[in-house]
Amino acid sequence: MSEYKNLLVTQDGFVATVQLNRPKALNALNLELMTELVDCLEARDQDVDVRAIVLTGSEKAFAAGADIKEMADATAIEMLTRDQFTRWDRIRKLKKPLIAAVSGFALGGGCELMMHCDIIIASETARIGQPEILIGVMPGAGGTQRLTRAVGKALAMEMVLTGRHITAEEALKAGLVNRVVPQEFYLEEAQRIAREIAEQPPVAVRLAKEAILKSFDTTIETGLEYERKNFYLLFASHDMREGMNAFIEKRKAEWKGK
Ligand code: DAK
Repeated sequence: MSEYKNLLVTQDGFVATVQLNRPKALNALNLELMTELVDCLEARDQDVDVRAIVLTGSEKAFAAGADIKEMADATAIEMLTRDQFTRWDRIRKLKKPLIAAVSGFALGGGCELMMHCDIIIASETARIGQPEILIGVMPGAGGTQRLTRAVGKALAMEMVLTGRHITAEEALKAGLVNRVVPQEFYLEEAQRIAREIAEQPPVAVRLAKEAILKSFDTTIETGLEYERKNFYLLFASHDMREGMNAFIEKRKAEWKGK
């Protein structure tokens, strides 16, 4: 029995897979699901036996957005006091690599959740969009910022102002996803990449992820300083010594995550 009502969680070696499981609503992100998701991801983030996390939905939908039925009658003050942004901020702050395996609809909050991930593998059936404009609102969980940085102003404006969904191929061409694979392989491919990352020294993975994300909210000068500090810090790690010695001794390195 899963401890979550809206999630299925599995683990294979160092890779945890978290599947959104609210099929009747195409994985619409209601408060209950988001609360469970953030708790679940944070628990894996803290677990030393997890080194990478795959986030996925169903073949039909990664997630069709925030739950419109839950928001339709809400007042501005109710939206404010629900404090949903804190949950999204907690996803943004996860230290471990998050790999999205996306099939079917990734719309609105679903697209924004996808863009919180570090690497995105799309099935050729993926349909990605920010259609909030069609229901009288606009992206609220980072869509105007993350989408624009990923695909550029031209396509972001078109997607956000018309609500048009793009195909997986368009998303690939625009640089929004890492790769597109046939539907039968999207989860497998995401888990393969997650395993590949899980085989790397965890502290270096963590500091490298942090430094890349830093580039989104800093100048190049500050970003380079940040990168250097992280680089120096790794010379204090067991795994750096082990990695370099293993190379010289022509053997496989054994990571301790220290
Ligand atoms: N919310 C609630 N229910 C949804 C839903 C959604 N976003 N999307 C689908 N469903 C439900 C449908 O109502 C339907 O339920 P029943 O009628 O069977 O009870 C069931 O899922 C199946 O959907 P359809 O019958 O519509 O299925 P189709 O294959 O015909 O169409 C579709 C699939 C994905 C094209 C269509 O369902 C659709 O257009 N869905 C809405 C997509 C959308 O507009 N998404 C953006 C929502 S706004 C925030 C953070 C984020 C956000 C807001 C605030 N804060 C931190 C404060 C984000 C906002 C959004 O995402």
